[in-house]
Amino acid sequence: MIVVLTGGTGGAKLIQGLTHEVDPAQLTIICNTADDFVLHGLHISPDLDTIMYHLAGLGDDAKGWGIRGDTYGALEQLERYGAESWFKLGDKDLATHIRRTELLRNGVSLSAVTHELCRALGIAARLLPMSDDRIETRVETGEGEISFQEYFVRRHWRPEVTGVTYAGVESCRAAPGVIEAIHAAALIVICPSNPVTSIGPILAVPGIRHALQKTAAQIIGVTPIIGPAAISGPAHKLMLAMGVEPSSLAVARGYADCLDGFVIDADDLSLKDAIESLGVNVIATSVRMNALSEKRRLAREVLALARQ
Ligand code: FO1
Repeated sequence: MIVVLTGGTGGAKLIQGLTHEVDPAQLTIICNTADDFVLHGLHISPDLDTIMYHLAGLGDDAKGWGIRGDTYGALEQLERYGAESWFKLGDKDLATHIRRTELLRNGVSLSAVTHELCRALGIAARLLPMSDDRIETRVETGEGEISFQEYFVRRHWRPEVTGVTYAGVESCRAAPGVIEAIHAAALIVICPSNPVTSIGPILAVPGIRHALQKTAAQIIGVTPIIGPAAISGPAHKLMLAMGVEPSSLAVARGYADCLDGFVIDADDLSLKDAIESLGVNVIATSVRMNALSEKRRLAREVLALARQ
């Protein structure tokens, strides 16, 4: 069994590659939910949905999120009514949020809702939220504290960040099956997702980091950073705000207590020795994934590093 820890768009690419290289039924994906928020009265789980749509073959590869070919009629109408329209919810995507919200209001847990949605979409892999409890990434800026989606989408990651916290994380519990999956895995892949706002919240869920330290599984991470900047998104800005100079070395240091192997970009070959001195096997390759062939090649390299 292969367990994958992931956020949204960066992780979805590697997962797409993995689903072509191994039987998807072998995959258990533990997904960040600290980006979740409520808009138009609906519970939105952007990372779960990004992964779910990609697993179902519905994902919009160009945007990295949402459903391919979706339309925005409902959003246009909402805008006419004066509702918020900065978060681009497509018509089909809205159906996911309506159904999820309805089930949650009926007392169904987020993991059971996710299972139900995945079953309906014919997904063979197992997709688990990191927790059924509410955890929210809060971004502290010079202009006050805002949610991650407000920072990322509404404000285009412009405000200066002074800190990031995961509200509610101390009292949350890992979702059913998460700790068991980590212990039962032969391989665990930490996706090239934002270390502060995607992987950070997963590792902060009580019991998950400890399980990663104790599991017999090989744990392989893939960097989301090339040189001093994220491949996409604001990871480098958020690392700086957490007092860390952004680099692949810094990401590896953050995971070092769990890692067996780490994949960095060939441009960062000069960091290989420093990362290996943390007791981690390193390969340097191209970690940019645009075409499916690149996603599959990186997935194969991760699998090969685990076998070494
Ligand atoms: N990202 C954007 O940059 N702009 C959007 O309008 C946007 C809408 C959106 C709708 C549904 C969904 O599931 C994801 C969406 N995303 C959007 C992506 C998402 O907010 C981020 O990529 C993740 O939260 C970062 O992990």
